[in-house]
Amino acid sequence: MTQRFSFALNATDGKARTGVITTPRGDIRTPAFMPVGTAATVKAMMPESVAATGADILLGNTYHLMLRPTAERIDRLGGLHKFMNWNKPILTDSGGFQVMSLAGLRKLTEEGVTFKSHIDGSKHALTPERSMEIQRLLGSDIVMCFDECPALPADRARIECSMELSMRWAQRSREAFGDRPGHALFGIQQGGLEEDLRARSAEALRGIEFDGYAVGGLAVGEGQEAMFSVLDFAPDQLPVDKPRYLMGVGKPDDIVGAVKRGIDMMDCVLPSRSGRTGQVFTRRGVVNIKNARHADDPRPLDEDCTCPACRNYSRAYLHHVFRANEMISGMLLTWHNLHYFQEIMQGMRDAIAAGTFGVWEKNFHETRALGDI
Ligand code: PRF
Ligand code: ZN
Repeated sequence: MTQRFSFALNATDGKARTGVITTPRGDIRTPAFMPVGTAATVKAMMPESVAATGADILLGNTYHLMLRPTAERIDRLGGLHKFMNWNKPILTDSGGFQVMSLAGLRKLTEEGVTFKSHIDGSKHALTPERSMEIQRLLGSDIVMCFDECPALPADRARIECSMELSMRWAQRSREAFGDRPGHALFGIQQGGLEEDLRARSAEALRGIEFDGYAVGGLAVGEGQEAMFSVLDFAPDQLPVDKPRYLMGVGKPDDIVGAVKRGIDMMDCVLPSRSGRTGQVFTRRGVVNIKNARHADDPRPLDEDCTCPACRNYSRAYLHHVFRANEMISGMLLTWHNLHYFQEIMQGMRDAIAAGTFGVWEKNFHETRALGDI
């Protein structure tokens, strides 16, 4: 019998939760951080290395893959898992958010969105129905509803209209997705920073019924304080017995603050993108490997980190290969960053299970306040 998609909560500590999402492609330990594999690769990483950092699931993108190499081609080649040699779960975003942030010339209607490709200017369309079809062709394990995410700040009327459109699209996404045992469809809450709009959005999604619920529309320029003030109420508006996913977040302290407020899943390009620009996340804060102070430093980035960049190389070497534009620089720094993000997740999972999340969080902030060695 195929393993159904399910979520089991194992422990809570305050609002923080730890559990397991079960899928036919394997378990996802929560809270979970999903590395971003936009174009069927986590840039600079072999899939087995991504797994070695502790990732249980990757994020892929409808928008990028529909343009290149196309969903139909990936389907003909046996699906995204086989294509990119990643056999664990994949969650795919639905495309609307990326159209708004990346595509040229866009037109939004009740039906969906038409846009020009950022790659070659060619014309394309996305609707809830087409997004569901693309995510099915890719073979995604967790499919996201097609939604619209307005940039903040925006006036209340604009946020309200947009949220209502997203809720109509959520209904159409649900109908187009159908019943696919072993695959999940997540709804996406919108409503900006407004508590009542968020409540109405949550109500609409709960009425449609999804396998999980995302908090969308945050981390779009509102700042951490405003984001946390929404996260003080938004997760509570969503069902307790389903995974809650905060889309596109974030920096280590954003992730910790989100988990503290009841979030179970997150994704962000930060660890992988920063790895390629020389930004390194460590327990003691952010280190820029470009900085001349590392040029003669024989010590590792982080004495206590067990990743290959820290076990086998000095800061001096990492500084040198970054300056020399060598490919191994992006490989090692990305590995370290992803390893560090997964270590935070494991630390939180263990602390929540032990009922010591508060102690863990205090230590997390105190260590960062020390600054780099
Ligand atoms: N909707 C979708 N994808 C997203 C977002 C959203 O609101 C965000 C907001 N941070 C990131 N990615 N579909
Ligand atoms: Zn390391």
